[in-house]
Amino acid sequence: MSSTLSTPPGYAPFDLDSLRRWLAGKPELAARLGGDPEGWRVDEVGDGNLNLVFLARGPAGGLCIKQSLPYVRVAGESWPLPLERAWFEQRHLADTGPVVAGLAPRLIAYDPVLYAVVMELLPHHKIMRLALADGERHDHASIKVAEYAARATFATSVLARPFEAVADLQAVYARNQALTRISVDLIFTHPYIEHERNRWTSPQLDDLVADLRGDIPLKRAAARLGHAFLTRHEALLHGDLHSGSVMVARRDGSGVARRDGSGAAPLDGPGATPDDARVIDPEFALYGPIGFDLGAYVANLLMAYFSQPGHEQRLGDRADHAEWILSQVGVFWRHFAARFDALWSERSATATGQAAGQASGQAPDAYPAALFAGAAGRAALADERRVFLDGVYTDLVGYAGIEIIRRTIGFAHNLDFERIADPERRAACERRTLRLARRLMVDPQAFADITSIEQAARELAS
Ligand code: SR1
Ligand code: MG
Repeated sequence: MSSTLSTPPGYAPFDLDSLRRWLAGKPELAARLGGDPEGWRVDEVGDGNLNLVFLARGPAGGLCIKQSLPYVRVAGESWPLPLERAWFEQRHLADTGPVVAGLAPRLIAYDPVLYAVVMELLPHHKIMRLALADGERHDHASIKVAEYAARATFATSVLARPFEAVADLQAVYARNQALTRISVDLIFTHPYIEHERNRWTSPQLDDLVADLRGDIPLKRAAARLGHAFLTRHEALLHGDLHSGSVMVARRDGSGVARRDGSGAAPLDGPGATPDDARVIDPEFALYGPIGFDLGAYVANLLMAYFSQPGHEQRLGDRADHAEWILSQVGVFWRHFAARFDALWSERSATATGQAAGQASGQAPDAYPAALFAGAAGRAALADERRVFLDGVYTDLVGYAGIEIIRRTIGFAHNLDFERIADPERRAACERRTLRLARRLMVDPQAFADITSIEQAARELAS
């Protein structure tokens, strides 16, 4: 894969042979694979929009190697992109790793010249988006993603740490400008203007897109959400938390197979439990409003829900699956809110001890323990936590809407809808989803609680 774009000295994209040689020359990585390098199985499996992704397997174990290309993979060299996204991904894995162990892949190594991230192989997993489209139920997945989001965002906020430590992290991720630029353009701007990168199911949705371009309340909502995204640096976000950024254990318990289906391994090794789920791909990491990540995940559940009629073989044969997907919206938010509240409550109790000189450590600067002493203080702080989480929920509602719009009429679309071959059927599903998206963005206050989102979706789908 040769490129005419200029790249730093020493960088070259891997092919299967050069990756095998590189791994063989790194004793600590070669030992993880074991045996003779000539016997290793190396495959390129990347199906995302940006990067190369390789899986290497030997008799002792496996590795996943993700490498930046100097351009957007799905667009080609006409869309150059700096290589540094791999650095931000490994940095996010390193920064969040201690609090999300078992919920994300483990970082094993990073090569700063080749812009290559080496992670543990998840040999029994598939992308959650694919699993949902295939009609699979994964009852633990949304709980695990919610747990991941609660732990990662809480731990990187001023609710958990002194502001100096958070400011240092904010400065690091503020440099992730190339990928933040993609989000600013593709999520908050392009879908609302005429732009060559937009596409939609045409001509079926042409009327809706034309309406949207003249929809002032919707544009105002998009602008408000975009402003908050760029200015409200609450916590370190994943930045692209959709169902394509989650891996779930394969339902048949098999291991990674070649593309022709051969070579599946038995269920053992990392993540070899049926309820395992991991959040991958934090390359879009940035400080921002917590509701941005949560809204992205909820939006992708909603798109999976609305797409189900398009996957029916017989009328109604996806109805139960659709209802289960919709139920995960509430499962996800409730688990997130409960866990974030618990983490904050536990941290406050520790900080109170620290303030009283009972323990060493660095107390958080937001909601200082000294302001909430005694029983009345504890009750007041519990109320403040509720108010804070109400705000996060309202953000979730709006960001869910904007994620749906960008995934249906913008540049980057979802397999949930794209897999529906008949454009009439696909457009019918997309139209219902877009109706809900507009309401979520323009009138988030109308969705008083998470069940009201589920109910509105149900009504639009029927
Ligand atoms: C040019 S990148 C398009 C989209 O793919 C990534 O997965 C992000 O979602 C990005 O917005
Ligand atoms: Mg990604």
